[in-house]
Amino acid sequence: MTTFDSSAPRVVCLAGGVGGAKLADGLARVLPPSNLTVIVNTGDDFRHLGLTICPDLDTVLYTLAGVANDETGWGRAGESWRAMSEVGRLKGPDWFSLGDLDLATHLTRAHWLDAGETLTAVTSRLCEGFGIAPAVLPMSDQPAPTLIETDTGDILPFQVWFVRERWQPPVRRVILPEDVRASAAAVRALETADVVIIAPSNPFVSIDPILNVYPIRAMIEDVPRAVVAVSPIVAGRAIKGPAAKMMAEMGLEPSAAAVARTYGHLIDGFIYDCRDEGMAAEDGLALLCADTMMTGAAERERLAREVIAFAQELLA
Ligand code: FO1
Repeated sequence: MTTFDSSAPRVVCLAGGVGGAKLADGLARVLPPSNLTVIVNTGDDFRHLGLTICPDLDTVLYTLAGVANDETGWGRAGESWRAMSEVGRLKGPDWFSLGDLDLATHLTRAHWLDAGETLTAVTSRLCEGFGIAPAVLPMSDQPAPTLIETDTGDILPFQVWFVRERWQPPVRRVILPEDVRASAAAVRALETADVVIIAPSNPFVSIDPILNVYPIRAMIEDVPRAVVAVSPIVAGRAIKGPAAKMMAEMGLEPSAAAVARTYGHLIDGFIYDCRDEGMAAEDGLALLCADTMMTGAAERERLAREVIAFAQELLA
């Protein structure tokens, strides 16, 4: 039974891949839909097979719609691969697997974008189609591609590094685009939010790309409210993906404390996993130890409640 209390805070959640989507799902189960806006990273987006692929938006949409493939952390549950296997047989590019159901999302998105609609408008239509009530917003309506500079000096488009190279080439640095502007909807959400939650997503390729979009970082810093982050690193490891490996390659200790340090004064509170007990607070950062592993809906909802309660304490 979902209980929406009228005193619920207005929440903006910054989210990237699977960890961000799971917390967003927990928040959607706890908050009134009009109190939740999810601002999603689009730095992973790229043109492929004539389509505009938006992996993090789709992971959030599919997770909130309850149709996500929880094993892979991307794409749809119960997928079939008839179109993709035929692309392969025709010697087309099949290194990036697009399932038949997933293709429907990319085809309708491409259709509406080609008709001149913004990515924000298209995402809103897809939310309607998937029966998703909270607002899911791309961080920008402009392309904002993340590039990866590897230790050999090669500069790779994100999906080439992440999928084709299986995120194995060591990362020297993440290159983010200049002068990308936030969508009007994202700015409006940040103007009115009581709480900003930075989801347990990769700080470097999921959260930083969002903060890099003007004026998101400044708005989070300036507008008085509570800003809390959930650690994506548990006991020195990322639950999924390259976050811990990248931290080590970029000379950072792969730990929850190091993630808190990368967010610095942007955050008022930091939630780390109890498996990292004994994390020490630094210069006034409020800490909460919680079980941050979100397998099923119940854990997602529980963590969302704990994060909101923690943020509300900071607001008081
Ligand atoms: N990741 C893979 O490792 N292999 C794939 O073939 C793949 C296909 C894919 C298709 C659609 C989509 O939305 C995501 C897909 N991903 C795949 C994951 C994607 O690279 C990541 O979700 C993000 O870019 C990083 O979070």
